[in-house]
Amino acid sequence: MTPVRVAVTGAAGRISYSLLFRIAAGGLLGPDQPVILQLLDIEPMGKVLQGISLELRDCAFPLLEDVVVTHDADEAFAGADLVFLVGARPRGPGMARKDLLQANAGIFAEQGKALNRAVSKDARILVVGNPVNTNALIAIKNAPDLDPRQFAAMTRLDHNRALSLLAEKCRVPVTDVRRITIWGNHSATQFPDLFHAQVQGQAALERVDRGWYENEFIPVVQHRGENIIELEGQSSAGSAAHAAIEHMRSWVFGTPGGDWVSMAVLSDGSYGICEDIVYSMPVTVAGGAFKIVDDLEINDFCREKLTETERELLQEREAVRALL
Ligand code: NAX
Repeated sequence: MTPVRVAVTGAAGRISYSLLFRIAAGGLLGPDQPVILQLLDIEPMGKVLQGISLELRDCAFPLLEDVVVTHDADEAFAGADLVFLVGARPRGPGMARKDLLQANAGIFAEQGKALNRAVSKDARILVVGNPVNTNALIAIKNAPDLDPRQFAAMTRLDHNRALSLLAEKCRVPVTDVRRITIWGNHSATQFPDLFHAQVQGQAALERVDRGWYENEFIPVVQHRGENIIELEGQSSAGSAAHAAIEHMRSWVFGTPGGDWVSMAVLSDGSYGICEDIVYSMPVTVAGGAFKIVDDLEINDFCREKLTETERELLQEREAVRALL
C-alpha cells in the first residue's frame, strides 16, 4: 500500500513526543496503512530530533516506512498528505499576548508559503500551535494555491474536555453524550455550548442545572488549560496529542451519523460570524471534507458569547494585519 506522508512541526517538543509514536503505531490511520514521518524543528533542536528519529526506528514499527528529520520547511512538507503544525514559539517571561502573536505570526507566514509550495494538493493541515486560530488564518492567507478548507485549527481538546465533564456530571459514559460544540477562539473566550447537546438522546440542559452550566461548566472548560499549567507546571501535552489525532481521524474517516465535532475553520459567514477569521464551529465530515452544521438555533445567551469570542479574534486579526 502507498504510504501516507505525515508532516509534523515542533517535532522535538512535548506534544509531538506523545503524537509521533502513536502515528507510527497506526493510531492515526489504522493497522494497515504505512506512513512516512517528515519531522520539522528549528536548527538548535537538531540533536533532539535525531534522537527521536532513532527512538522511532528502535520501535521497529511495521507501518513506519521512513523518518525524515529536517529544519527546512520545504523538505518537511514535501508531498505531505497530512500536516500537524504543532511547532510554535512559547510565551516567554514578561511576553505580552501581542508579542506572542507577532512572534508566531512570522513563523506561520513562512510555513504557509512553504506549505503552498510543497504539500500534496489535497493535503489536510491542522494547526495546533498557539494562538491556533490566528496562526491558521495567517497560514491560509500565505498559501493562496491551497483551498482554505484544507486548513483547520484545533479546538478538539476543548471539545473533549467539555464532553468528559458533562458525561461525568450526568454519570454516563462519554459515548452517551453527543452534539457538544465549542464556538470561537481557542482561548478563555471560547463558548462551550450545551444548548444543542444531548445526553442519552435527551437535551443536556434538561439533565443538568442551568446554574451549574453557567457558573461551573463554562468557566472550567474555558480555563482548563491554565489549570493544567498550574498543576503540572507546563501545558497539556498528552491530551493535546490525543485531541490532534482525533481531530485528524474525524477529518479523514468522517463523523458518525447524527453527531458532530468542533473544528476552527475559516468563517464563511455562517451564524452571522464575520468572514475571514478562523472560528470554531460544529462540523460534520464526509468524504474527507467538513461541512458546518448550519441549522442550529442561536438564542440571546449564545449570541452574546459568540460575539464576545468573535470580537477577540477580530482584535487578533488586526494585530497581524500586515501578514495577511
Ligand atoms: P514545546 O515547547 O514542548 O514544543 C514546541 C516545539 O516547537 C519546540 O521543539 C520548538 O523548538 C519548536 N518550534 C519553535 N519554532 C518552530 C518553527 N519555526 N518551526 C518548527 N518548530 C518550531 O511545546 P508543546 O507543549 O509541544 O506545545 C506546542 C504548541 O501547542 C504550543 O504553541 C502550545 O501553546 C500549543 N497547545 C495547543 C493546544 C490546543 O488545544 N490547540 C493545547 C496544548 C498546547 O497549549
